[in-house]
Amino acid sequence: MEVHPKGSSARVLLSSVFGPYAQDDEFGSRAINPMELYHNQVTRAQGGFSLRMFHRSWGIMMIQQNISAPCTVLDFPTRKDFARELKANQYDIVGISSIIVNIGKVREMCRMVRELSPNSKIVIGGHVAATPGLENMIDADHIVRGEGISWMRAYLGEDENAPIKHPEIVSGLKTRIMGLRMPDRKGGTAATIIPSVGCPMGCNFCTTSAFFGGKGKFVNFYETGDQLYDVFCHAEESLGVQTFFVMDENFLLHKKRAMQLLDRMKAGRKAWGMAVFASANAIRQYTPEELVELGVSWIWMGLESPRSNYAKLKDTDSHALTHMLRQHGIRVQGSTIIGLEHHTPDNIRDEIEYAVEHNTDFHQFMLYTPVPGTPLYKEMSEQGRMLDGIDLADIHGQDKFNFRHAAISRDDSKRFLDWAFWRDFERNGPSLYRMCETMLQGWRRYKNYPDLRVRERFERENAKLRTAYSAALWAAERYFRKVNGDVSRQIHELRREIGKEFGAMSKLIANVAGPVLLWTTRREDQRLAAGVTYEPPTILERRNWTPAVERA
Ligand code: B12
Ligand code: SF4
Repeated sequence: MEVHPKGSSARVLLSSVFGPYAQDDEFGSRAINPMELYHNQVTRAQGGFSLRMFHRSWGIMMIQQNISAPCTVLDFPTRKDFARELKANQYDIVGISSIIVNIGKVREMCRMVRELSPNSKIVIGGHVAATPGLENMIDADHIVRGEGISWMRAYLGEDENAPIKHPEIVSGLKTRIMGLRMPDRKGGTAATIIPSVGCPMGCNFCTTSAFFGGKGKFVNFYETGDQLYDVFCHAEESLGVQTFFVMDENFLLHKKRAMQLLDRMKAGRKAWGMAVFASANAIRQYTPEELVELGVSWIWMGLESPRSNYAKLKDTDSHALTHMLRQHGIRVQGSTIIGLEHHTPDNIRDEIEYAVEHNTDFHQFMLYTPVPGTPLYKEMSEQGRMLDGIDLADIHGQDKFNFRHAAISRDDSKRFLDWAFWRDFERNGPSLYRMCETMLQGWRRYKNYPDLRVRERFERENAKLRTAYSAALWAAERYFRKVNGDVSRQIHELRREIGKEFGAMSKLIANVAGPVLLWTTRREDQRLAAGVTYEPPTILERRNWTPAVERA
């Protein structure tokens, strides 16, 4: 492979694509596709109750941490920020990280680099690299498909197989709910840990699986539970956290590694909590107690559809599984696909109803979307069913189909998708309430559990039930009283149970702070109705950036 002539002394700029994001523009930003996880695809119909939060671009943070060249990470720049940085430092390499929807921004950034920093080599990485014919759509020197740390190390002439150093990553930024911004205090937000990329299950639509090798393949950064334990300990110490967002597509699938981590946690008396992604077949390898002892407090699980035949869901009663997890205090984020092959206008409402009946704490709905690089895309292309003339910026699964469905039109795909979000909110209420319900169930079951670590975790996590969440529930009960009596009554019932469990203090706090939250939530509704959107902050971080680099 070609090595950059300056090797490890090359100056490297790694940037995410430019914002603002939550608006319609000629570079492919879309108001419906904000740079947010929950408000984009999970709680977007929940108005002021929607969870708002940003996540850093972890791929480029991982690369920066694992090369010895002087390197700047520029996250969420505006075009102006990007231009300024290009002009202020003579970068030898400019790496741009993007997913497919943001291809128009990549094109513009390549143009800017050629104009403002003509001696830089341009490297493009991330999922955008799976776009067929990308080399003819943008002006770049290298397009990197798949894992980027080893590629960048090799390009700089460094050891591509050296152990992976994990960066310190605070999982979420600028969290906001019910019209209030949560303070970004040290230790207050979980740390992100990335044990691997890809997933060996190889579901036909799954881009992450396909991008890192497809069925049977994935790239492990940390093979053993011992290695992971050290990574967790480091994050605990440096970031002051006890909760982790484990960004591994199917963390629980690798049981040996997880159980080894549990052994170390027990020996080290770690009362950690963790949010994980896992498929149903992976979850079923564990007893609920094992999950709880491992600290699993939140699981993102693909439910897809009762009639889909994905291997991960084989022989699983997903309703029972969700119910069981919630009873053990594990919050569940379900994910359902709208527009699978067997869906028709006649059966889709029942399928959505079935999905909603899971009563998960959070529910993501996504359109069945053939994305370049996946087996599904190949199949649809071969069948001549991909629609022509659809802007790649609109292929994000939250708008309309990008392929010809056998029974559902493009316009109807959007109607059904929007209905699914609305129906979940109408039937199950705000996710904040559902989360509190799960937390209370977990508390009741585990507050006297023999393992002190488990008791400690539930104590820590549930402290908010007595305080902030009690106030939030007070506000939610009033908020829904007129618009959704059923949900209001359910919230009232939960408040009664919390009152029984935690006594007068929780009631007092609810009565004092609740009215304030009701007011801020209504004000937030008005702001959203007036078109207010939120953008992530621009962040610039340098590494190996000594005075000598500055002078060069
Ligand atoms: C965190 C995340 C987000 C964050 C984005 C944060 C950010 N700053 O960009 C949020 C929640 C906002 C988000 C939003 C969306 N996301 Co998103 N997101 C993810 C998620 C869960 C994790 C990404 C991650 O950090 N992975 C871990 C890192 C280490 O992996 P990585 O980013 O792939 O990086 C590696 C390589 O790709 C490569 N690499 C990456 N960048 C670079 C740069 C260079 C120069 C080089 C050489 C290599 C390189 O090296 C890295 C190390 O190996 C992935 C799923 C996943 N498991 O990866 C989806 C994913 C990336 N998102 C996806 C999508 C579709 C979206 C949305 C459109 C939402 C939606 N409706 O589905 C929006 C788009 C918002 C927008 N306006 O751009 C898709 C992308 C599909 C595609 N083929 O393009 C993914 C794969 C999920 C999926 N399976 O569908 N997302
Ligand atoms: S189990 Fe989930 S992460 Fe794995 S391939 Fe299927 S959809 Fe992708």
